[in-house]
Amino acid sequence: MVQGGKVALITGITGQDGAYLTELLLSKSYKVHGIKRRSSSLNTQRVDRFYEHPDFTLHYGDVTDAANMMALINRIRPDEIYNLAAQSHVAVSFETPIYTVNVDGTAILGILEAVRLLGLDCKIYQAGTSEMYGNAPAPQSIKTAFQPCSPYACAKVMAHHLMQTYRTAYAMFCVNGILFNHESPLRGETFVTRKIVDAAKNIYYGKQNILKLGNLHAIRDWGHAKDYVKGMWLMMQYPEPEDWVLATGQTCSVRDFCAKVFAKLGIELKWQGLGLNEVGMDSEGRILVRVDERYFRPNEVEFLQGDATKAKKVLGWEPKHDIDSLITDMISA
Ligand code: NAP
Ligand code: F7E
Repeated sequence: MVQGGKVALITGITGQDGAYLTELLLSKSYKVHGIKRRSSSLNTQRVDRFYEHPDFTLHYGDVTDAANMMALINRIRPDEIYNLAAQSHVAVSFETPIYTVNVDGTAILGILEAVRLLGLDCKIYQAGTSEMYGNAPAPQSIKTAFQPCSPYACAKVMAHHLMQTYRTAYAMFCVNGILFNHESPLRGETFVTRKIVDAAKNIYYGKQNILKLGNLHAIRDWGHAKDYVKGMWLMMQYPEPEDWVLATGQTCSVRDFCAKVFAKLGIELKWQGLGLNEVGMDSEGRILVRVDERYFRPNEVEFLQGDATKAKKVLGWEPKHDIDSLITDMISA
């Protein structure tokens, strides 16, 4: 279905999801505007390929600068805003909690207030996360109560409730997507899937000796970012503004993800030891994976498995990728 003439503003456009969402919206004939942060080094690599596209425009901005957001929203007059901007690393949120809460929690108010005060008929999407469930019993669905256990998750819960508040108080079209882990070749290098894939390839090509990881036994529900941005867009086309969960329901531990990646490169890992002494070895007994406590978090979310029944039934959302095809895509990139 072609949606001609719509205007979208994407915050966080230079990130993984921003790049895939841009591709999707341009394919649907949207005019896509995005905000990029001023940085001393280049940070637009993921979207550089759209630079010459006539419907693609980047503006300097920062979601924590409410005046800047107000000015941009007033100028662009978007039909849809996708708020993807975040300090999105859970471990880093323990190091920079106030900064993280400002960007991931408070900043959505600048967008909500701009749309409200300008009186715009504009839909807003907020990038919520499975981290908001913390260690709540799995599978987690739209009905599961939040138990955030990191500054990142607390900030996202705050943004989620602000969206609900503006939806009910001012009848604004505020959509919350609660997305479980989604990965891709565009994933940031310090997230565990990308770190594992990069290291396994380096080890395979003899450029690296060892991969050091934190908690090997955390279990995540993993999918492909391409499928998830499609879900974001579907949520925004649904006639009512609601809350939605996107997940594949397919889980795997960090250790099993690691084993799958190495296996795809022809290296069968054998695991030995416990806790800090746990190691992954190749068939010749060479240690390729080690635990390093520097990657442990003050609080860990142990087991996330999403129940996306609502999105599947109501929006017809269906992920095309499974963990194996995700890994194949990440390795071959
Ligand atoms: P990402 O790759 O880390 O991208 C984050 C984006 O936010 C980048 O473009 C970054 O810009 C931008 N940003 C950070 N602080 C900003 C600020 N103050 N003002 C403006 N832009 C800012 O994240 P992602 O994986 O694409 O995730 C997109 C969103 O979904 C995030 O909100 C994340 O928390 C949420 N989420 C992700 C997942 C997942 O599994 N990927 C799951 C659930 C929810 P720079 O390029 O300049 O750093
Ligand atoms: O960790 C464990 C780590 O950092 C996954 C973000 O997109 O998804 C992401 O958050 C698991 C955790 O992702 C290492 O302890 C072990 O249990 O790749 P991650 P995350 O924390 O799940 C959610 C849905 C978001 O919303 C976030 O924005 O892997 N782990 N060893 C490690 N993690 C990292 N990063 N590095 C390691 O060495």
